[in-house]
Amino acid sequence: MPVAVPLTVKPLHYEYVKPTKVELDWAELVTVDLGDLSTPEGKQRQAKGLIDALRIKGFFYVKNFNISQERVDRQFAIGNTFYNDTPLEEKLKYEADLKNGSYNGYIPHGRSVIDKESGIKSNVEFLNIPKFNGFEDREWPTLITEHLPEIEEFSKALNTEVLYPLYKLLAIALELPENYFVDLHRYENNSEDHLRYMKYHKRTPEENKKLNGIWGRGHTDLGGFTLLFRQPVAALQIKDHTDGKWRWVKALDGTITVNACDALSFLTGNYVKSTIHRVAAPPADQENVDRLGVLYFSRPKSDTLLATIKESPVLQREGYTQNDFEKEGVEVPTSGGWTISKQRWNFSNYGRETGEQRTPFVIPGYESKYFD
Ligand SMILES: O=C(O)CCC(=O)C(=O)O
Ligand SMILES: [Fe+2]
Repeated sequence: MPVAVPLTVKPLHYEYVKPTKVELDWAELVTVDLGDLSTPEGKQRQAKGLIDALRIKGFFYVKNFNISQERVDRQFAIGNTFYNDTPLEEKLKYEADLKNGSYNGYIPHGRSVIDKESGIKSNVEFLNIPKFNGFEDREWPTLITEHLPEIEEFSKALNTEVLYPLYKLLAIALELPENYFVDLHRYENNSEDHLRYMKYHKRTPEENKKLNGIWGRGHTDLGGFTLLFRQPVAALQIKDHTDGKWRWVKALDGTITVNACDALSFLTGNYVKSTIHRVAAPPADQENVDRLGVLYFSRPKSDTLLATIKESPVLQREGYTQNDFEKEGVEVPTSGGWTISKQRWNFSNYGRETGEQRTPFVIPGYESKYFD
């Protein structure tokens, strides 16, 4: 008789929440089709679609990327099982060094008061996993260690199958050599990328009321592109550039929601929009569930100077030749410097402090703000 082998790796579990039935003011976003890149015409078509999306909304969907739904589901299951089954005591052994601007590792919820008046604390837990390229070798909680090879494979695939094609399309749209942005975002580069499992704990209707229905303030992300995997609990809202209104982002089957971030905006002299977004309390029919996110934050290699690209005929023709640093005469930071400074700034300002405790400066001479 075969000897029973003890099950050392815990089974994973996750079930997607049903989409909301509430009619919300949804944002109308373009979908970039990565299945249309086999011909020069297809590439031009998708490059045009991408740049228009980036100029008008800053957010878009991407479909037909070469990663199966099954692999994405596994990532949600890893995140969910990690959050549900790992004792807080174990998670806290892997805490991120936030004070020094590093987000990699675990960040507990309830860490800070987000509303001074009511004393309500943050409801978000994070686990940020850097790239597997030898620059940051960390220890991980057991559940994560057990699935590390699969997480590594996924993190790499997001780069080669989703991000590289998008960066190529962006280069085509700006009439730059096709690998211009790919070279800045190669997996092998030292950069502040991370894969994130993010859990928003549900709140009571009373708490949501006290928070005016807002869980996370308006902000822009720091790097190149952010990938947000489809998860059906409605909460993400983007601020429309054209009319200033907040609109909800719908979870579409088979897509990833993508947004352009600060570094791309700096590199293109603000031609590309780093769009303001926030997280609202979900609609009534989803108020009683937790919300799990799987995200990937892509950033240019750390030594990239965030100066406006001079080689793009498009930026030259259209007059996008100076970014905010250059206009204001502020020393242009590197991508790594910008990320660490803004993360440190985010951390120290998260408690919605006012007055002296809250500095508007991310780096000397450069202000940033939240958009409530
Ligand atoms: O959870 C989301 O939908 C968005 C999260 C987000 O904006 C962020 O983590 O930067
Ligand atoms: Fe964000």
